[in-house]
Amino acid sequence: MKPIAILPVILALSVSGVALAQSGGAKNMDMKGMDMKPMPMDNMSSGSAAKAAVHTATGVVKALDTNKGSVTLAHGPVNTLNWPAMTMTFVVKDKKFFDKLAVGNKVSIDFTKQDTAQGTAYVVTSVK
Ligand SMILES: [Cu+2]
Repeated sequence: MKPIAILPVILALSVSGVALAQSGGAKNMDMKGMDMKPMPMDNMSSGSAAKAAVHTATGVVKALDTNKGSVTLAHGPVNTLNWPAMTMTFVVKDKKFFDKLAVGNKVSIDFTKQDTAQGTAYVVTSVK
């Protein structure tokens, strides 16, 4: 008699166990679906960061825009980018660099190519 009496309990447990496993499985699938969306963005940002090479330019500061965050530099050739000497504007995201930048100063800057909301920009990462 005893083994037969236990059987309905085992059945009930196994049924509820299946139900839990199914709801758990559905939750996992939902979470995977939600995880998928941010992943490509993460890959893109880390990918572009990994690709961003640092270039160095030496030149004379021609203009500054501390509000906009930019410096115009008459710089010499940049071999890593096959650039000739030119005058151009770089983005200065970190305002601390303006401490070292003044019109007429000869400086050496490190910069990277970055994708911004305004398009591709050359962003100063170091000033010497
Ligand atoms: Cu240039």
